[in-house]
Amino acid sequence: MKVSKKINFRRIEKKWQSRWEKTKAFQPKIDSRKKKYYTLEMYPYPSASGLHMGHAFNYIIADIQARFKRMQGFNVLYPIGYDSFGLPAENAAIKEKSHPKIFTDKAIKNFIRQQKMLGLSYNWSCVLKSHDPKYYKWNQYFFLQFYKNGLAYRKKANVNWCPTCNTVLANEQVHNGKCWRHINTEVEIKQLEQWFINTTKYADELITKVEDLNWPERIKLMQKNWIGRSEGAEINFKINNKEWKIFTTRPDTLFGVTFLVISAQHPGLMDLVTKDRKKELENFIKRIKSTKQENLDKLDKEGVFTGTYAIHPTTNQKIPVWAGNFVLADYGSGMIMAVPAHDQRDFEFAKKYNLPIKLVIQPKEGKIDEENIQEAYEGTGKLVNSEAFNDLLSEEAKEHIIKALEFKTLGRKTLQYKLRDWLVSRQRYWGTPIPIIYCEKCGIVPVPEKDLPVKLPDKVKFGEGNPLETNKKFINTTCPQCNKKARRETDTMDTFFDSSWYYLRYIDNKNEKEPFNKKKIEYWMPVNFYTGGAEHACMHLIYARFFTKALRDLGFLKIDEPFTRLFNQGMLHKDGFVMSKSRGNVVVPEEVSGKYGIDTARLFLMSIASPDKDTEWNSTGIEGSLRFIMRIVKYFNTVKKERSTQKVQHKINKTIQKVTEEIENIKYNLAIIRLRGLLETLEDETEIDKKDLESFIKLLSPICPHISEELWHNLGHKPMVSLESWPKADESKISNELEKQEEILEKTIEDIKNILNLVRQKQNKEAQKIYIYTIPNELKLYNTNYISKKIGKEVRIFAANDKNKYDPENKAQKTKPNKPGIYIE
Ligand code: ANZ
Ligand code: ZN
Ligand code: ZN
Repeated sequence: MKVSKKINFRRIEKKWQSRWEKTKAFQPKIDSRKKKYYTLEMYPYPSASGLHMGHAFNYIIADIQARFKRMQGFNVLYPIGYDSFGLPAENAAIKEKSHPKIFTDKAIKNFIRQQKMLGLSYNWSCVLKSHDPKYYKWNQYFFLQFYKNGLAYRKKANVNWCPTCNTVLANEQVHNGKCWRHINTEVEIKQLEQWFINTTKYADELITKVEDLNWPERIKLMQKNWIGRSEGAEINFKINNKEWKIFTTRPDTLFGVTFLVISAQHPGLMDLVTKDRKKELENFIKRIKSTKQENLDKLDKEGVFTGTYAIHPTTNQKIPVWAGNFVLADYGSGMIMAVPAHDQRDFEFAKKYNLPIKLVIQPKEGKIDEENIQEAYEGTGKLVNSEAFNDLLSEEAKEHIIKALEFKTLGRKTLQYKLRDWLVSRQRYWGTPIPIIYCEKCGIVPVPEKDLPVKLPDKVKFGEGNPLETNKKFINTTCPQCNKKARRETDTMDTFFDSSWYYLRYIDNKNEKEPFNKKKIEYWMPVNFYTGGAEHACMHLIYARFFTKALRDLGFLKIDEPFTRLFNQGMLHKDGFVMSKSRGNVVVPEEVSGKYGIDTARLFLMSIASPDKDTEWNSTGIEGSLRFIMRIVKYFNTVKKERSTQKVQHKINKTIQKVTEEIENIKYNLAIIRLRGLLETLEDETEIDKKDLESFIKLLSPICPHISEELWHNLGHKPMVSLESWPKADESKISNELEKQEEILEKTIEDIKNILNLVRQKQNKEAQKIYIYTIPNELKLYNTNYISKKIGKEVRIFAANDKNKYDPENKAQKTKPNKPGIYIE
């Protein structure tokens, strides 16, 4: 490498990237003597526009961890693949009159080229693609296993339909009533027969076990809220001699029930309606919009009387049953016991339709006037108007009332979850065909495992709707049971199915006999370090956890959780906005590599902020990183390889200790500050032990792998530094004394900078000279040149008792141990 002038980054990058690839440097082998480490990024969608530095940010975080762990002696699996099925590819292909497969393969090729350019240390020998029949065959296989074990089923239900996607969506994919892909499209509710996966069977485990994961707290909370466990009771109300089990979290308010409300979308509603009220109800149902969880409180409450009465389980009174728009059809029993005195929604409804309001809880302090209730009292308190339960406090009353009901089999304690079963069928082409056949005689017949994969036909006509529906060759088949003519299912799977278990397939993706080998899974799972965006908290991360648990119970693996540690990266911004293609503020790796070198970009991206925080891309910052790399190269070219001074030894070992800690904790920015500090110390010295020089390269190499290989090579090493072992700090070389002195020195520099800033702001003046007064025996700690260089001003240092010092304002008087006096002019 030529000194300082210009580093030929392109050449160095190409050279080492091809050497890593040729030697298969990052391909792990199962080795039971070695501890494993599995690093993974969330399965990326290969978009046609390729990747920009915002994506790169995420990959670099994981790559640094992978490189670090590898050097620490772990057997590292760091794979990559492409979540290549899905709607965007299909839509783009339709628009460009191409085929999703051609389109997708091209996009993947481009992705791979760009990822290699970033110097990511993937194991390129196990690349996955969802649209590869060798992969999706196993989607179908698992679907069948689920089906056989009651975890996949078909039912008619109210489902979310996105008119822009032209397909149904899972609950998780509806955000505030809008489609997750189309944030401006209101989702419509349709009654359709669809395929579901029984995720709710695992609701309890999903919510309880989330606690033990090493995940960001906010993600855990989002997931817990999404699964949403409520403790309560179901209470039987008799309507027309049929029992309705109604869920309530407040059994203590049972005596305050004055009416029931059934969801307007409830499939059993019309059976309850009396003849004379049918017309009115039908009009009502037509008029109102569907109800969603998010807007229950905001909604204008509306309803119609059904003409029917229920019997209250304890008072035996007749209470009217209404239909209402503020009750969800698919939560609890889809019917509520309304307690207007203690639930604001019910209160508003009762007021509007003039229904009775009965107070049954008095707050512990203050008293509500029963005759003149202004709003619902939703708190707890003492029971009134509740027969035998009067005077009990809410909490005990809940227990007592449930017991009394249980005794008469009129109710029981229960748990309710907000989580709904996962709707997995999609009315789109570019996905895994659901391996089901419909026979007029035999009904739903699973495709026999030996006939898998059910391949997606290549030749299809795109136009209106799902092209599989009009593809005779695909649809028409024979029934595996009776051999008569039958039809294939034309729905494909939600692509979240693909991303629910891809991390297992990486481990054994050439296996044609089974989805993966159990022994191999035992060695590699769980994923130790998983990076990705927070937007997946309640989608992918729930499905993947469900999958792992379901496969465990079906005997495929033994672990409970797929991802032990989750890391959410921050977003990369440019010009104040998140870097994105649609905004047109992207910077691409090609541009960066040519101008600054990829190592410079890696260093820069990781140095601005902690990787979990947002970062702003700017060209001044990256110039700073470039200068740092130039200085390193220059230093290596000029330093004499002799003995390290005690100070250098201290500094090197302390840096090893700290950088190890910071990289482990994903505080790469702090690791870089340490490396900068180290270089500063080294630059002050003219010689260094070769071994210390080597340690410096090793510490740098996870962040700047290409330059590090080159420096390593220049020191005369043949093997690559990427495969060297991580340096160990020699604690005997670390001096607390020196460390403390350094801290004091840095603190003094910080103080001086603050004073200079103050003078700049308050007096609008730029000081030129700095005078420092130390207690006499600390004088030797302050290096005039070093401080002067860091501050960029002339510096003079005196012992406070020096008779000849320059000190016009008597600042030397303020000198204390570890805190020098400062004067500037
Ligand atoms: C009587 C009652 C009295 C209620 C009271 C609340 C306060 P979470 O916490 O969300 O689980 N509920 C039950 N099923 C419903 C449905 N399908 N759609 C809308 N609301 C429904 O809420 C449970 C409470 O929400 C239940 O407790 C029920 O109202 C209502 F002073 O029952 B409660
Ligand atoms: Zn949509
Ligand atoms: Zn048949």
